[in-house]
Amino acid sequence: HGLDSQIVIVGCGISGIGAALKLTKHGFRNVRILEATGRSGGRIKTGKMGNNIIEIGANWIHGPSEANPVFCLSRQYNLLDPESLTQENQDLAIGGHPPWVPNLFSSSGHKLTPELMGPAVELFAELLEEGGEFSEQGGEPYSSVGEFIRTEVRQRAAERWQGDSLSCQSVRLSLISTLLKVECCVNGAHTLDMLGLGAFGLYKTLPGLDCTFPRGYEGLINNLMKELPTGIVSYHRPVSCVHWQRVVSKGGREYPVVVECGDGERIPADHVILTVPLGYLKKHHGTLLSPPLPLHKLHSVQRMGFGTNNKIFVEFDQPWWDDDCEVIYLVWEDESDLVDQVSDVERLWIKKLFGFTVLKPTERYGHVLCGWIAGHESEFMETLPEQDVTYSITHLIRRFTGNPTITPRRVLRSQWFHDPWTCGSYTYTATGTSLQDIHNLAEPLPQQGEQPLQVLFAGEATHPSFFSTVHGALLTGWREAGRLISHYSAPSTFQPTRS
Ligand code: 6YU
Repeated sequence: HGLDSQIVIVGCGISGIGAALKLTKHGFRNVRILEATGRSGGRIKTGKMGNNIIEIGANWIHGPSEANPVFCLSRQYNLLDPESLTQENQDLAIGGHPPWVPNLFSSSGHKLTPELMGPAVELFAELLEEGGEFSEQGGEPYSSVGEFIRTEVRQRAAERWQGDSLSCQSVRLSLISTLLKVECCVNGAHTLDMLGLGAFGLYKTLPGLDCTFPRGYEGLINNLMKELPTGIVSYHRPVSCVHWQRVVSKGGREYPVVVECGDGERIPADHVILTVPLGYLKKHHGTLLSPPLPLHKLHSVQRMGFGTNNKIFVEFDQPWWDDDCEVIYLVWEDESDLVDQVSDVERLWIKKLFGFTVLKPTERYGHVLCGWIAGHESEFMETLPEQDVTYSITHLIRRFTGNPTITPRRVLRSQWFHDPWTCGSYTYTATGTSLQDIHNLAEPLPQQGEQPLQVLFAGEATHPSFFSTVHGALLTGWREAGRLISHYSAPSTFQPTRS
């Protein structure tokens, strides 16, 4: 039945959309997407704050260059600024860390100079790079990325900075605590102690200086959706269980899978592509699949990390940062002990916020900052009323600038952990994980037998080197569509062949 086979895609994020497009363009006639919410895009979500466009979810195209399919599609749809399209921009190899112009503020209300803090920034960058090299060396001299960085910082700082004053050494170490918190956000982990050292280098960067969408990331989703046949997405249709290894008859045909929806509807299928976030799968694997996931797959779901990273947008009448400033770091002077988590989440959660990125250009956004906060502190922040968040942010900024009159005009935050269909932000390679875990997540069920490929797995978490990104997610949607296409085009032992 090839092109007539019934294919159900669970989730209308970029991976589900990518899979549906590839399948329908190939000629599959019975493709449906079931989406729990009332919208497409999933973790690509553009919102508004006043007249400003803000990204609640994905922010940048990481590595916008020829090898990045999100870049190529966005260019084709004319969604990018001319500067992002230049060859020069595409050729910049920044290794995942854009060279942004920083402003540094300390908890005693002073500005710290780049000259004073430079050695700390350099040391940290050096260690991040070295941390990525263990995946190819096949060894793990430390139990986590956190332990590696902390131990090596202490050693190297003692050697290199011994000629500097104690207060200078101390504030540099405090800045390293801030940079550890930055990495918690980048990786979506509560602490770098939860990041595996051996697996740290699995994540690969592409060339190109990260760029944003002037009219919002969701423009990409809207353009892709226009290419899909109309009516193939059912919204407000959460899937509660995928029953596989069945034999169900409908309309004179037999199907191996039944997809059960929250409203009780049962949809027979030949293949289901699951694109639900890893956070959702961690929480609901016990009910989402029947029979349940095989143990090796379940263990990988449990071992892989899925953490929280949230944004807090803050708008001001006037900037309190330099004109050319692109990122603001907040340095707590009592944190020279290299910490990336707070001792009392309810009281001190705001200390986990590393600082802000500046929305640019000003003509487009006004004076808007985006604060970043990861981990359990971020999950707690989500539970607070908005005015409590505003209060904490206002006092934080007053303290670090030494200006007791600064008052934000508006504050708006994301709440990814409490989003019932995401349960966090994105995937990281936790301690104890390896490439094999990602392969296990991506492995279809069953792989062989009379009716293979009943349940396929796509989504950000299943990409071996681009997990946690939009381009990674899109590639996995294409990959699983491709798996079905080859399945039906390969000469099969179960289809009559002529000799
Ligand atoms: C990127 C970036 N970015 C910030 C923040 C977040 C993410 N990412 P989806 O969740 O989209 O779709 C699943 C759908 O399924 C969804 O619609 C659900 O409603 C639905 N669903 C769930 N359960 C269901 C059910 N039962 N039934 C039916 N439907 C159901 N990526 O490229 N650039 O700047 C950021 C960022 C705050 C939250 C990001 C970024 C991640 C992407 O957003 C994400 O990967 C994809 O959108 C996922 O698509 P999907 O289809 O898989 O799932 C060194 C080193 C370290 C490693 N990491 C470094 C990389 C940095 C990562 N960067 C992230 C940073 C930001 C700021």
